[in-house]
Amino acid sequence: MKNIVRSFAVTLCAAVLLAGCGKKSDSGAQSSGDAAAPAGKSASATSAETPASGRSVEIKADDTMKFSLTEIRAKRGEALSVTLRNVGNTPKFSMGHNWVLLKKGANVDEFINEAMNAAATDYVPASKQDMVLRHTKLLGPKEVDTVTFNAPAEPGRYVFLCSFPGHYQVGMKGELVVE
Ligand SMILES: [Cu+2]
Repeated sequence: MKNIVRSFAVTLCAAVLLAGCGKKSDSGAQSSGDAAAPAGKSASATSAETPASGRSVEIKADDTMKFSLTEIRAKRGEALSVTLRNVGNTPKFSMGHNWVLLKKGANVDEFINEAMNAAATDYVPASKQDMVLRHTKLLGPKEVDTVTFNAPAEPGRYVFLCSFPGHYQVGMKGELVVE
């Protein structure tokens, strides 16, 4: 009998805890909701700024010459804010990273071949600028850059890559998939 009372007490206690916990997270959600509401309001009030913020996508690059994300899915025309973060330690001159989004159907090999010799423009060749939709700066260790743009209106797969010499060849690439 004692045991039953005890387990009941434990259950009751747990229930109270749960309720308490639930209440807390509810009020937490509510207060953050309240905080978000005015922000949303002001964003719609200044509609010109809305596309500039967009959905945030963060990609990390490191000394293994890989992007942490190799596929980004987006809706046609969706506002995106892509951040590249170089979390590596190797100096920029030997291990710089950038994020270059190419136009649909761009000749990637041709672009990469030109990029190799475009150190002066951070490996984004001026002669192939017409193949590029958007690109970040070339980043050294612990540097970050963000580019904001709208996903293309035409559905399909758009290659992105790091144009630092040799990086694309070892797999520093991915695709923006527009649906
Ligand atoms: Cu790279």
